[in-house]
Amino acid sequence: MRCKSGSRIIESGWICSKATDSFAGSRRRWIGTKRSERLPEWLCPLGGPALLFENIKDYKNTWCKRVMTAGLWNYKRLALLLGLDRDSSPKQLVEAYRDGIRRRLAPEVVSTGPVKQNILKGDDIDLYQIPVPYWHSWDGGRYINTFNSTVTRDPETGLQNVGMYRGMLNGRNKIGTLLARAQHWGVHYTKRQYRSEEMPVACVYGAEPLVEFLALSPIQHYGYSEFDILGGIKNQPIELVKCETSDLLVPAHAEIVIEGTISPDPATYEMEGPFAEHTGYYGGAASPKPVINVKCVTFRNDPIFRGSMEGNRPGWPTENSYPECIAMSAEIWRHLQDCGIPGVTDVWLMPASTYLNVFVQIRRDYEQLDWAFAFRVNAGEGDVVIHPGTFGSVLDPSCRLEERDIYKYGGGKWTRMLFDATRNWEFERWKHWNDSVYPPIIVMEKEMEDHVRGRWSELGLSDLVYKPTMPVDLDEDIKNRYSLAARPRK
Ligand SMILES: [Mn+2]
Repeated sequence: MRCKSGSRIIESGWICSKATDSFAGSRRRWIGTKRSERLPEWLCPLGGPALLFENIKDYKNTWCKRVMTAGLWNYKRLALLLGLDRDSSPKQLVEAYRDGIRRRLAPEVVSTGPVKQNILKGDDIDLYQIPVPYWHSWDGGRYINTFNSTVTRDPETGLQNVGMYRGMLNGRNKIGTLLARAQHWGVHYTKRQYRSEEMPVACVYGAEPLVEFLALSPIQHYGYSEFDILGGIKNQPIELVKCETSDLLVPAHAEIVIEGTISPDPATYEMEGPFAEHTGYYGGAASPKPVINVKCVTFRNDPIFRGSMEGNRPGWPTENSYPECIAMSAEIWRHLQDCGIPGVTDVWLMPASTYLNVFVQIRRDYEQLDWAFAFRVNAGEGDVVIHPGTFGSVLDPSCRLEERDIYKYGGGKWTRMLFDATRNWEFERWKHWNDSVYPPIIVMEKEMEDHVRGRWSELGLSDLVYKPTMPVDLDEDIKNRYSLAARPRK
């Protein structure tokens, strides 16, 4: 059931069931331009089916009449997406994605595709023809960009980027954005501002699900784009077509593409926010932010709009949280491999905190870690190291508002913490410890070990397996350092 390139989301089995009149009709209207009943939010913790909403009130005669959501909100569908058995474990998904994002295959540029079946420009553009839900009560408006892929190009390297960034309807041809400078499109925008140039943007809705998975994946990629990684994972190039109003390349088989530009001039910024965010809190207040000025919309006949219910929190995992955890775990594991860190057996981030707390499992004796934390970490001696002023998130409510300044910090200002569980080298050396800074470790002296082992069977202990639990990895050098012969004289 792997999604074939070129197949439409609805034809390739990604919509497992339909939510039709009973949900979208006037009697039980779940989706609305004012407030929704948040049906996807209720179904998400159940790992429910993908949902296609049709027959939406006020959207019977518009060019876009349908909304799809929740396509990737369980591990089974993510497994199918990666070509794995549907009952694969999350760890198997992480390993497959970790290895998959190392592969690359360049996209194939084609002259046209289904996304060019209809083209609107100028005064014909009206984004209110799309049934964009009002997702959460305190949202600053109707969020059109929740689960789409945003394509931009680096003006210096010419490389494209595909990312997933929130965006709010600000008018019939305007989308307000939260444009974090530290994200890839934020880097592109800063470079455009230095050149006083507008930034071309293309928002892609309803491409094949792997495009969306890669768009939400925080992957470092030097010299190639997410589209190349997609080709590598599938071993089949994705077909791209050129935009009508820019040189950006977008998936030829997408449902909808919105083309536009963002002005470099802060005087053009418009109010955006707040939005029910991945932190489980409403993120950011309404404030002036960059706006996509829409120049062109291309779409398939009877297109399907794609969105997702955000607002991830404990007990209420959202569609975004599942693939995000797989992607972040895979990328961190890949970095650990590249740094040559040995012995990593698993990396995982919990859906509830969406990629903030990282658990790294190592092949190691945990007794030793426990021991080191107990007797080598002393907060009063600086073993708890605080790293202030590091890059963080503009959406983290544990940061003061003034430290969530996107223009000052690129994102938010975070403080990171390191536990130094090594011996403190600044301590005074002491003659009783052989001029070491730390007391000798209690070891079985070599002579004693040989002596006892020599009498093992004589003592009737042959059935016992000699297996010291601690310390397990003392090498000969350390054993000699703490041997009987090396003991300091009184
Ligand atoms: Mn990127």
